[in-house]
Amino acid sequence: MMKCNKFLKGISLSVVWITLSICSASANENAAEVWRFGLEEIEGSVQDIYAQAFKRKIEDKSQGEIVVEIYSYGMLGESEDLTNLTANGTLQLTHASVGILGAQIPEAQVFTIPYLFSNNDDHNQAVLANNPAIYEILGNALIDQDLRLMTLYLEGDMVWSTNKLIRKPSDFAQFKMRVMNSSLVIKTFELLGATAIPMPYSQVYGSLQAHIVNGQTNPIFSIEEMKFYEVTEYLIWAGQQKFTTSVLANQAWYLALPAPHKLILNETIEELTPYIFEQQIALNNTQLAAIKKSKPSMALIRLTKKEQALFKTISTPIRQQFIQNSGQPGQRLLEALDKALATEK
Ligand code: 6CS
Repeated sequence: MMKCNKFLKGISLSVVWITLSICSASANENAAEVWRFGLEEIEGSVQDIYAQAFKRKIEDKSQGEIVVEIYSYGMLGESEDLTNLTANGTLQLTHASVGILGAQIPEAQVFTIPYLFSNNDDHNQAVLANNPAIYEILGNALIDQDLRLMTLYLEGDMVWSTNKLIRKPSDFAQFKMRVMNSSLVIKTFELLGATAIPMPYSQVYGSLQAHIVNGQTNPIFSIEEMKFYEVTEYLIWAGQQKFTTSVLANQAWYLALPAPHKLILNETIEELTPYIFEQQIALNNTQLAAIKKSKPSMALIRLTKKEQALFKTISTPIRQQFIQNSGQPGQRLLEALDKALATEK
């Protein structure tokens, strides 16, 4: 497969399907079945750790009947492309961050609402993995797009990496914040006082360097591996959002899986929930240490509860905006999440 990767870069998605078929056929002539898994992140990332463990488990459990091929970020396009390739069956599985998925599925944007989550990440993760309302409401919205929601998990706190110290909403005046392409996230940063600039992940480093944007927001592991810390001066924990991603499958493919393969898949997804939760904590800690070591001048700022409260109050209208965008199902989803997450607030 690796020999084909370079070729895949830069070609139009319309020929990806044919190319993947040729690559897979030559690489896995004896494989009974190939499951292609797309990542929105590079090698070494949280999504890569997830996919590598998924591959080990599936190939082991199926005793060679299934081969999992992992396509990391840059091989097949942007996040939206991966979702489209999964919906049309070219990929069988993909990661889809809710911030980006929300442009296609408004309900997915619920997880981007500021200060939605509780302060207890064990509890937040349990809700993401098991809450029935999520899998009914968001699950049904995805089925309408030929996609199946396999799971959702946390990748870490969203940290603002900026070229200016931001402690209060007025500090965001004349500040351009790069955001993922989601109408709700754009609106959120406008409410917080900034100008929101949506752009693909691959353009963030260059845009920070060229001062096209003044900051961006992502978990620490991403700020390290994408080198955003090299072109920003502050890391600011505002407690505002947690990076949430989903694992999606092609719905028709999932339904047509033979029962033993479906069992292996469901079992593996369940087993990976506690594993990836621990792994993302560890990776975020290691990468924070790596940033401190390579750039001792980086300022690490944790907003106080009082400072966070100002951002929380000013962004409250986003809840109404979410309901307006996603209608009655979205409202039900938000109410269910508020109830499930309130116990630990
Ligand atoms: O900021 C983004 O666009 C991306 N951030 C992460 C950590 N993963 C994928 C997503 O596309």
